[in-house]
Amino acid sequence: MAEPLRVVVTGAAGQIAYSLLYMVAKGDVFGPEQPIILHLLDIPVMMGVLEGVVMELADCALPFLRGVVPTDDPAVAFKDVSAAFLVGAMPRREGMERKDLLGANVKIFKVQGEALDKYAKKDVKVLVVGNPANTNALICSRYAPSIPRENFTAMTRLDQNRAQAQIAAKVGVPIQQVSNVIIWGNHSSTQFPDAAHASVTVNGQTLSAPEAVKDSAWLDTVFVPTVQKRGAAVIAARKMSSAMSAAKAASDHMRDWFLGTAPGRFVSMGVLSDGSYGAPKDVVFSFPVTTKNGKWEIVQGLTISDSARKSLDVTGKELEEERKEAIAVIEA
Ligand code: NAX
Repeated sequence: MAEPLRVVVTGAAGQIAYSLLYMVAKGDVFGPEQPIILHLLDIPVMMGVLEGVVMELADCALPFLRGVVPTDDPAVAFKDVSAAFLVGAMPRREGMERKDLLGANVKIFKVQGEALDKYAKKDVKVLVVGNPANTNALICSRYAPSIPRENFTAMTRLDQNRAQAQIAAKVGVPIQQVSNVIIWGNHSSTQFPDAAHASVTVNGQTLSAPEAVKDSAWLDTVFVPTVQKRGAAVIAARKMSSAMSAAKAASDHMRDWFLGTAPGRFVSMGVLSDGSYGAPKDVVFSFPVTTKNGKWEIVQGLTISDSARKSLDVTGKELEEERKEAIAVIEA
C-alpha cells in the first residue's frame, strides 16, 4: 500500500473547492488507490463553513481518504504537502476584469509562496487557480526560492477544455475525439485558443481540426471569442464564476502532471516561460506541454502563422504588464 499523499487545497470553503475536494478524495487525480490526506486552508471567518465541508467529506465514505486537516494557519496547511491547489482568492464578479483583482490577490500568493518554501516538500507541485492565475503563480514561485521554479504552474486547462468542447460540438463528435487544442498565453480574455494543430477523429479518420470543422471563418470569428469570453458568459448566466468545470480542469491538470500525458497528446499549462515561440521570458505563459515522470516539457517545432504571432504577442505583453503591476503592488 502506498504511503498517503498530503494534498493542500486553499479556498477550501469556496465553490470551486466544493467540487474539487470530492474529485481529489475519490481518486480522480492521483490514481484510484492512492491514499490521500487533505489539508484544507481558508480564512478565519470561513472556519464554520469549512466544518460543514469536513462533515460532508466524512459522509462521502471514501476508502482512500485517510485524513482531513481543516485550518486557517498556512504553517499547518502547507506542512509536508506534495501537491498544492491554490484556489483561494477573491473571485471575479460580474463586470470585473481580471486586472481589477490583481492588487487584492497577488499579496495572498506572496504569503503562500513563503509558506510553501518553509513547510512543503521540496518537490511539491503547485497549481495556481486563483486569478490572475499566471501572475499569481509567478509571484508565488519568486517567494519560494528553495522549490524549483518549474514546480509552479497556472491553470489554463479550463480554457483548453472549453475549446475542445466547442470543436467537438461543431463537428458533432464525442469530446475525446478532439485533441491537441492549444491555449497560448494568459488565462484572460487575451488568451489565444489555437485549433491549427488540433486533431479530430471523424468516422475513424484523423483530420486536422480546420479540415474537420470545414469553416475557417467559424474558427476565427466564433470559436476564438467564445472560448476567450466563456468565463464572463458563465458569470452572466449563473451570477457566479465557473466552479464545477474549473474543479474538473484543476484535477485534469494535476493528474496529467503527476501521471503523464498519453502518447501523441499534449495539454496546455501555464508554465515559466523560457522564451519558446517568442513569448516573453520570466512570465508564466500557457504553452502546449507533454508530461512524463512528474515533469513538463514545452512542445517544440509547431508552425506559428502571422496572425497567431500577433495574438501571442498581445497576450505576452499583457503578462509583462501584469508582472510589472504585481511587483509594484508588492513593493509598495
Ligand atoms: P469563492 O469565493 O467561492 O472561494 C474562494 C475561497 O477562498 C473563499 O472561501 C475565501 O474565503 C477563500 N480565501 C480568500 N483568501 C484566502 C486566503 N488568503 N487563504 C485561503 N483561502 C482564502 O471563489 P471560487 O469560485 O472558488 O474561485 C476561486 C478562484 O478561482 C477565484 O480567484 C477565481 O477568479 C478563480 N478562477 C480561476 C479559473 C481558472 O481557469 N484559472 C476559472 C474559475 C475561477 O474563476
